[in-house]
Amino acid sequence: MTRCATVAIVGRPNSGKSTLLNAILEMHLSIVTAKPQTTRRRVLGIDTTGDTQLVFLDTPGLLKPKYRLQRSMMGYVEESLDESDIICVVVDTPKAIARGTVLDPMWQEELEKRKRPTVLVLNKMDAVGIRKEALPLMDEASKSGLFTTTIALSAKDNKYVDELLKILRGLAPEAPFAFDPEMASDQTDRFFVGEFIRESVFKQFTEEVPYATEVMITEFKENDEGKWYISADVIVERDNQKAIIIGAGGAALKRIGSTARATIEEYLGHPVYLELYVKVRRDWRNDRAQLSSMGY
Ligand SMILES: Nc1nc2c(ncn2[C@@H]2O[C@H](COP(=O)(O)OP(=O)(O)OP(=O)(O)O)[C@@H](O)[C@H]2O)c(=O)[nH]1
Ligand SMILES: [Mg+2]
Repeated sequence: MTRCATVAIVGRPNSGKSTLLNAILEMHLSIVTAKPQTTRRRVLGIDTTGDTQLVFLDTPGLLKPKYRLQRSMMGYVEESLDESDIICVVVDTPKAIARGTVLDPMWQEELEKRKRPTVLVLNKMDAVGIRKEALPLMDEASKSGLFTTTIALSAKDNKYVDELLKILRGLAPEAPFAFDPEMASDQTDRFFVGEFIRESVFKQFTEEVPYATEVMITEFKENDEGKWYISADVIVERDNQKAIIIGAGGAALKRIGSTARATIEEYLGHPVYLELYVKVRRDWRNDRAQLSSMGY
């Protein structure tokens, strides 16, 4: 008999959820940046080992929505929690130590609403001076009754991630596989390519520009020489942001393109020709029709 479980990965922005998914899958699937609110949609990643399949749902970081876009983002978290058999709560351990508590009203209520096996992941242990410093947090977690178990690890260094996988496999119910064991995700290459372009924007700009940016793939096709032609709109909210993204003489846009292209080529495993067009769509983050056309 096989085992299969859907595992929702939730937590505050920047706690390392996407890094954890990538460490589990040993590939760069979900985009990661140093900035909070990088992930905007649900990203599905599949790990099939032996007779157990774990279907992970990486989600946007939990926050109180200010924009319509953020409301959609929180909707993805809710859906993922509802769909899950197991919940993984990811915490930035150095921050929790500084706060003096691991518990967080942002997800506590969500867990209380949905009684199911829940694993607390104390992440970023590489950034904790002495491992012992995390002990009071583990104690607090165990007393709270919210968690089946707690594990301290480092997603970035892929340390103790295997231990987490062992725990999750042990919690997975007997069930047929939900996906072909060869699959790493059910989302399209087109989706991930858009994400890699957005990641490149997030990495190259500070302040509000990354948050005001969305990427829409407009063309994705193989030409006669076997090279892939990808065209994308980089959408921003205002003219001044467009000017920033393009940069003097187009230098900034060129950098975005070349960084993104390297990631895309590694992901797809073949050369691509990437063309980017910067467009302004005023206030898209708050505009229901615009968001819907972007799939939010
Ligand atoms: N030191 C350290 N940094 C980490 C670790 N895991 C993640 N990070 C860093 O934390 C930052 C955020 O990582 P992400 O994986 O994008 O975090 P996230 O929870 O997916 O963030 P959102 O998508 O914004 O909710 C990045 O700079 C990561 O490199 C870790 O184990 N140790
Ligand atoms: Mg993320």
